[in-house]
Amino acid sequence: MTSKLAALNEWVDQVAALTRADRVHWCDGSAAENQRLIEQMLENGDLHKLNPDTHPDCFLHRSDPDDVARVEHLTYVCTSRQDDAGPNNNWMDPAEAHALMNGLFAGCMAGRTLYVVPYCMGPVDSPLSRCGVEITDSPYVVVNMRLMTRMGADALARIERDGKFVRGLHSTGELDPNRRYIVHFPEELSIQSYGSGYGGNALLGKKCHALRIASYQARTEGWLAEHMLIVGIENPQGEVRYIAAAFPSACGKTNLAMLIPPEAYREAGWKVWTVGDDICWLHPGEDGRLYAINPEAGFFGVAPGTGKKTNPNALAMLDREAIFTNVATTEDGQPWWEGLDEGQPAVDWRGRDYDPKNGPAAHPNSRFTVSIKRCPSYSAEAENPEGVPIDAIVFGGRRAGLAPLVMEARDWRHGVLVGSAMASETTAAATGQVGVVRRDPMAMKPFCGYHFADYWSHWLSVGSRLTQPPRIFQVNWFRRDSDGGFIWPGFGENLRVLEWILARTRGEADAVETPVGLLPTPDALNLEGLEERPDLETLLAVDAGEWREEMASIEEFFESFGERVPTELRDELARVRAGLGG
Ligand code: GTP
Ligand code: SPV
Ligand code: MN
Repeated sequence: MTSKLAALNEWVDQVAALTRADRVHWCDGSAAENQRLIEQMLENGDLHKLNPDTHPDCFLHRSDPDDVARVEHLTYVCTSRQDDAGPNNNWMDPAEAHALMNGLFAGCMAGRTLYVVPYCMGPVDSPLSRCGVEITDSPYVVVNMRLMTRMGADALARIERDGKFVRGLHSTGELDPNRRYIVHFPEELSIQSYGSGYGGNALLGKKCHALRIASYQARTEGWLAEHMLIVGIENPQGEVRYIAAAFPSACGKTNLAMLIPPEAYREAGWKVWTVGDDICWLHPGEDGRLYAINPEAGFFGVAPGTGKKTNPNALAMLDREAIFTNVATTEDGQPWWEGLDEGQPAVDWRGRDYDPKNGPAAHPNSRFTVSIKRCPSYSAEAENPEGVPIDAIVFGGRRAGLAPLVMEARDWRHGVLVGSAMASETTAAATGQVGVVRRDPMAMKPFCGYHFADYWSHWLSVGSRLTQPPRIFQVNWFRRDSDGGFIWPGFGENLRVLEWILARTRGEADAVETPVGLLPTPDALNLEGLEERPDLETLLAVDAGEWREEMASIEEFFESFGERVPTELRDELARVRAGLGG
């Protein structure tokens, strides 16, 4: 098979010649094709079959131990002018980057099959969707892309109609961390990734396309590509309203997107509908509201911490047709990870007999891949070509101190300040130190494909086009007490905070005004049915001294982005500082 699109055929021919691939296979996305790839990987050891009685059609993949997370220090944005990539990105001159990558790709697929993977990010019939083609030599990538995107014949047909697509080239190479680069050419709408087979480094539709390239495209086209979940909250009156929330990697998006309401809420008739768990494309609609689509079709979720109590919806979808990466297994071949509240690990994520001396049984960034349609709270609105209207945007982070459980921004402009000043403790989702607080504006530090200051200006400009903008909030589920324990129970109980948020958007719930934002009055949050009353005094405290220091640090952070930081944002920061008394 080839395509009706000459430009696509030419590119595939060029890549096949450069990489000296033995065979070229155009993926149609069919079940039969998927089955063949799985059988081939079971044979060569890329996949292991999990217990077919408890987990039919579930497989385990073990990555190279040096290839278990995104590699931010090896990820580049190659714009022709360095300034356009901004201090938030590693930059390489495009010509230099092409020379480097051509050198790595030369001959790298000799003896291997080159897979052509056409995919569509978003519903295939949506004008808001965008397409791409990933060329890869990894069958693991192909079967994951089939779960994560609309992959195959329908996507190819749309690409042939549009004539436009993002070109992604990927090879696992030798998996040598010294020969590993994830390189983006936003001006050419292309991505090249070499030397890793892991998640965000290799499934190019995800972070590379749907965030880095898409954010760049979105800026010129007047929309936003964000690291956000999309969730619908149905109240007892049967109204469903949608929230989009940005938290950094491994800070709770998947969990919030499919939370199960506390019992009292369930009984009253509250329901939660999952539209997306990681990426959200936001478009201003003709009615002046903001509409969201989930460009993805599946989850690549964090396994550890997923248990019957914390996330039963996730567990329910993981007993069939799921791929597990770097989890442990039990004696009888079931997947296992820390926080799964049953079973015992027998074999760890590296395939060794489990020994606690070797650390956790599952890698802290071990993941599951599964179709969103398997989620018990799946919302059919995920297929709506127009997207869903967003009433609230929520920014969140993982912070032991300072950041309150929830606060509301005064208006869009203040909300953009809150988002751009976000900070969070680093997690295992990327290589490097874990638990260090770093600024992660809009949870996009690793994913914004251009200069952050220009991105903040773009946020302000999108807001100015909305006559009914969503209200903007900040949350923190991770505040700790003096013993290091989480103060807020989190997970399903987070609905209590979402209820306040949605009530605020209707002008219904009470708030106290502080210089940093609007916080719930102590009785504005519904705590009915909670086993223990959490320490709200700490969760909702605003300490002026600590905040003055925070604001000084935010100002310093803005300074690192130079002249391009929008004046409105500097003014907003000055306003908050004045409110705090300097
Ligand atoms: P990425 O897929 O990396 O973008 O992560 P994510 O933002 O989707 O994070 P996820 O929901 O997978 O949660 C990451 C970790 O945080 C898991 O171990 C969860 O169990 C834990 N977590 C999620 N929500 C909460 C919460 O409300 N409270 C606490 N204490 N932990 C949570
Ligand atoms: C993240 O790190 O934010 C993820 C996982 O969602 S990855 O696909 O590896 O980027
Ligand atoms: Mn993510």
